[in-house]
Amino acid sequence: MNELEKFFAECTKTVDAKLDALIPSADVEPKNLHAAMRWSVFAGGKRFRPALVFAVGKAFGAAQEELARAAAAIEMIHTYSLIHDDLPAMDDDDLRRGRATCHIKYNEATAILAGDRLQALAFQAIAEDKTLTEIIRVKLIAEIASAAARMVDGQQLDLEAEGKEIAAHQLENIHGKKTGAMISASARAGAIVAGAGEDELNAVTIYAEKLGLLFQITDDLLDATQTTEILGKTAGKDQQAEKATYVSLYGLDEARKLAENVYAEACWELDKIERETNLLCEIADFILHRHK
Ligand code: GRG
Repeated sequence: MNELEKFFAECTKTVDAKLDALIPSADVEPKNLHAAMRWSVFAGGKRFRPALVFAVGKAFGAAQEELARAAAAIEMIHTYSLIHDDLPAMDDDDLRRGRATCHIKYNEATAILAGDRLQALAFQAIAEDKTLTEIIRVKLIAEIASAAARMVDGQQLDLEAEGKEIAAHQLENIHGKKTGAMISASARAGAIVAGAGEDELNAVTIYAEKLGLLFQITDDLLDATQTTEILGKTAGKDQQAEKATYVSLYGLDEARKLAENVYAEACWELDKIERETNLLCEIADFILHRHK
């Protein structure tokens, strides 16, 4: 295991312990609802967003315990978005994180409620985070609520764009909201907990926006080139749904070049921060080269 893999493994351990403590046990009523939340949360997601919270927080001097609830809250909101995205009314998918989607394993109503419950719990977890001052808690709630709202806006725009030809700037707008907003919020949450200054927060924001774009381009590349088995979700869905993606717009080779440029821009932005930011550049490199 290299240093980055060790860092990801450590983040996963910390955030999973926090998620386990926060999400009610499946023995507690309503049992099916809690079981459904746990089914989707503990299904082996990459925990990329929590890792970003920890990495940025660490770069600016926050302790891991101070970051753990924010990281867990963001993962809960991310998981709720995946549960709802997989519903028949949206992507209508039966495979996620290598196992049956929430509505297939339980039922549609339970999946909707599991997503709703995860979102409510996420904000409660931050509001009651005793490791943080009340001012930091409010800043985090505002940051994450605004990102969750942008994610929903992006999802709506994405659904409305299906089967239509859209321009590059529209694609960027959709994905900046749908995928980028929660990735930006993850990085910014780490900086907010650590009390980073205005200039530092601005540089982190630009870095995170590049990272969100990079994540989306590589997501499109993987959807077009990787197998369902490796992805743990149905591959080739974008083409099937006639979705505008970086691959459909630019082709595979140009999309790969674009990803490399965006990676370089993300790392340049880090040069403006007078902190140890190697880990953040390595995370961008990991996204550029990811296989799932
Ligand atoms: C339903 C409100 C609502 C929003 C849905 C997240 C999302 C918005 C849709 C998912 C569709 C999708 C494939 C988006 C592309 C980028 C993305 C968010 C991929 C999934 O995130 P990963 O790869 O997943 O981090 P894991 O399972 O590893 O956590």
